[in-house]
Amino acid sequence: MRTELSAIADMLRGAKDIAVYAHTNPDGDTIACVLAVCSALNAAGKRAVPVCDSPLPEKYLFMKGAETFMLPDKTVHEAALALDSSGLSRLGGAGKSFLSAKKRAVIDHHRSHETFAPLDHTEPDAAACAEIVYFLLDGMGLVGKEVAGLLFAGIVADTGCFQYSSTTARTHDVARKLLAFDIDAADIVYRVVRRLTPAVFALKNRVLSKCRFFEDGKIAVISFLREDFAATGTSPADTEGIIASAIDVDGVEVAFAVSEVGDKDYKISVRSKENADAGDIAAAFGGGGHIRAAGCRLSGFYEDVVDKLLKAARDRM
Ligand SMILES: [Mn+2]
Repeated sequence: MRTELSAIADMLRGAKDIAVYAHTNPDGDTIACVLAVCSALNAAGKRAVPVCDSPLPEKYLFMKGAETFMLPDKTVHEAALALDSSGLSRLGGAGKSFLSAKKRAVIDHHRSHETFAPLDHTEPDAAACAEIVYFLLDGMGLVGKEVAGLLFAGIVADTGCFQYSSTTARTHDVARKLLAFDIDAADIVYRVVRRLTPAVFALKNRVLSKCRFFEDGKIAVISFLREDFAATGTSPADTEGIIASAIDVDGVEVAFAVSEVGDKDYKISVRSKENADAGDIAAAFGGGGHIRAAGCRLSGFYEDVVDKLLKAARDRM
C-alpha cells in the first residue's frame, strides 16, 4: 500500500498535537528524521513531540533538539507519525502509544516494510528515510537551516557519507539542496561518521587485531565478546561501523561481526561485496536488511554460531 506524501502532509496540517516516533535502538537516520519533522512542525506553530522507547546513542546528542526526546507514555496524541520504521515491532515499547492516536502515518525506506498505519509511504529505493522526509517538508514549505542540517545528518548516517550502493543521483541532489542552506556539512560528517571516543578506538583495535579469515580470505569474522566490552569500557552499542574495516580488505567477500549481547545470545551484522547477498545470508537466520548490509540474531555457543554463519556464507557465494 502506498500513500502519497501529500496525504501525510494533509494529516500534519490538520493536526495541532503530533507525536513523531523513532524506531527502537535508534540510528542516525531515524533520530534526524524525527527531530527534523518536530522542528518544522513546531516552527509552524504546532506542538510536535519526538518519541523513542530507548536512549539515544551519545554520538547523536549533538543533533538540534536531541534533548527533547520523550519516552512513550499514556498521553493520547491527535496524530502520530512513525519514521524509518519497517513494522510496528520496530517501535518497541512505543507501539501502544503510536496506536492510541486517531490519525496515524508512517514513512519508511526498508524493503521488508510491513504496513502498520492507515497512511503509509514507503520508498525502498531511498537511501535514507531523511531523503524522503526532505520531500515531505519541502512540499509543506518547512525546510530551513535547522531542518536542513538534521536531514543532511540522517542521509550521511544511512549512506556512510554517500559510500553505500544505496546512494543515488537523487540522494546527492537532495544533499545539494540541503547544502544550499549554509549548513556545516564537514562538521556533521565528522560527528556522524568519523568521530570516536578513546574507548571505542580501543575496542576497534582490540577486535580488529583478532579478526579471523576463512575460505582463503574470502570470509572475515570479527567478534565483540563480553570480555572485549569489559576490557575497554564499551557496550554492544559501540560496535557500529567497525565491520567496515573487515569487508574493505582485498579478497574478503563476506564479513560478519558477532556481538555478544547476552548469555549465548549474539547479534550478527553481515556485509558483502558483489559475489554474495548479505540480506540473503541474514534471512537464513530470520534476519534481513539490504543487499550489502544486513543483520540477524543467533543463540548458542559462540563457536557453533560462527560455524553456522560460515556455512551459510559458503552456500551462498
Ligand atoms: Mn534508515
